[in-house]
Amino acid sequence: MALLPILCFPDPKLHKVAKPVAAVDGRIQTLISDMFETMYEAKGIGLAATQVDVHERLIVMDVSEGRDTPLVLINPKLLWTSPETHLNEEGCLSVPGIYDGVQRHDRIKVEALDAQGQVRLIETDGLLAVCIQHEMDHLMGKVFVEYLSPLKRNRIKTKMLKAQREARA
Ligand code: K1U
Ligand code: ZN
Repeated sequence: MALLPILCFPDPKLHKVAKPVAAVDGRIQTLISDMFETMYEAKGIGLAATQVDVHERLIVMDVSEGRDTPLVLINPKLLWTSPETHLNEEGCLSVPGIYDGVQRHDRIKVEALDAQGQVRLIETDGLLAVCIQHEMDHLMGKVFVEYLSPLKRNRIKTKMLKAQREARA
């Protein structure tokens, strides 16, 4: 197991579009373990492979209170979204310390492979639905701050660059 470095906004690598996972093999199983270790250590509820600079369609999540319900989505496809949407407060491990509202579908249906390469159909709502939509955006190279106004986004960009400069000094 290994802790992986998480890319921070505005790193341009966060905007790469991920390719499908070709085979659920040992390399992917190791990446899944490392991503869970990284996500739990960072106290996140989700992590997309894009955030650890691997541009393949893989997400790990755990939205449970006990942090004991890991969920893996490989090559996820959004099959259905509810017409109803809600504004949800979101955070992102790639934009530390920033939280803001994003409009998301209330309910979704997703098809994906699990860690064993089996096809799974997931129908969900609440925090898991929000988290899946947030993580699937990462796989498309989209960071949640892109839903905010240009003014807010630029302020966040300036704040992140300053924090990164100070961390290097
Ligand atoms: O993708 C990520 O960077 C992980 C992100 C997932 C996420 C959180 C909240 C809404 C949608 C997606 C995080 O885990 S941020 C940190 C966190 O644990 C958290 C923040 C706000 C609400 C709930 C959890
Ligand atoms: Zn994120």
